Amino acid sequence: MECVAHLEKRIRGNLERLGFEIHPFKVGWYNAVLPSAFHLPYSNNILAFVVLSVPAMFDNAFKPFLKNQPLEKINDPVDQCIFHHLSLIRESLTDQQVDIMYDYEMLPNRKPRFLAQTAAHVSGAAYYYQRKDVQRDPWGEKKIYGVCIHPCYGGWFAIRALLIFPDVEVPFLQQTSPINCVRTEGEKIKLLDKFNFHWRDWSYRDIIEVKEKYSEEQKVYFATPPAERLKLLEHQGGLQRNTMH
Ligand code: B12
Repeated sequence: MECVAHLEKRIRGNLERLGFEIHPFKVGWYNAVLPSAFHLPYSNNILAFVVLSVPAMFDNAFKPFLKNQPLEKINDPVDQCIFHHLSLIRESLTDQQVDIMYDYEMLPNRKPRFLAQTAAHVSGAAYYYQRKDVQRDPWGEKKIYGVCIHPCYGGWFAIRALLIFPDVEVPFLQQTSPINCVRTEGEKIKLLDKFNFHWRDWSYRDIIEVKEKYSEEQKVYFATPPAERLKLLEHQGGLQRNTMH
């Protein structure tokens, strides 16, 4: 336990000010709710952390990153920024083996390398609302995707990565339940409706009162199709890159 608290403090010390949150969990909690095709290939007592980006990430990590790094045209700039900061974490933890998995990584069978929402739920970071949480299901044959809601940021966050410590066993880690902040049946239906059929208007993110949300600048950035974002960064004053470094 000492080890988790210590590791958590070291990682949080680096990531929190950049606009990231980390939440520890045991691989066994994650694997227990998933079929074997989605299992993480580690034993049950292995320690992992789920990494979330919160609204402050844009100003605290992303903009400074753009000023200092030459962007590779092939990859998404936000993904590059997150990769950069998590690689620094790995370098700083020289005494530990760390496996890092990113939300966008796919396995050869085209399944995601990990299910971000399940990890967020079992770690207690954000409640994962799914169709089966609703009793009077109004959607018939339609496919309904689930969505996580964070108790402080509503839907204004993203689930970015897992940090897994294959040499650290934490048999006694206590599981915290995620906060069930969308409480009524009606609100849950509204949330799933908005996430599935109106996600472009951002309104699912405001299903609860939030402490902080994306700035207008951040919204414009994320509303721009990925292929045009690089151009936007090159042209927008606020996001201008410093080519003099
Ligand atoms: C593929 C994908 C898509 C696909 C398919 C969506 C899907 N859910 O299958 C498409 C392209 C449609 C899509 C769209 C969007 N996506 Co998307 N997507 C993903 C991705 C990469 C994988 C999801 C996936 O394949 N899941 C597989 C299915 C089978 O998993 P599942 O439905 O959760 O089922 C499992 C659980 O039910 C579990 N289970 C069973 N019982 C229990 C019990 C408990 C308690 C628990 C916890 C679990 C559990 O078992 C099931 C598997 O057998 C994730 C990132 C990631 N790596 O996870 C992002 C992700 C889900 N997407 C996200 C978002 C935001 C979006 C969009 C709004 C677009 C955007 N990026 O802005 C839209 C909205 C949906 C829409 N209306 O189209 C976010 C959601 C954040 C959140 N707050 O929940 C994620 C997590 C990305 C991120 N980095 O944050 N997406």
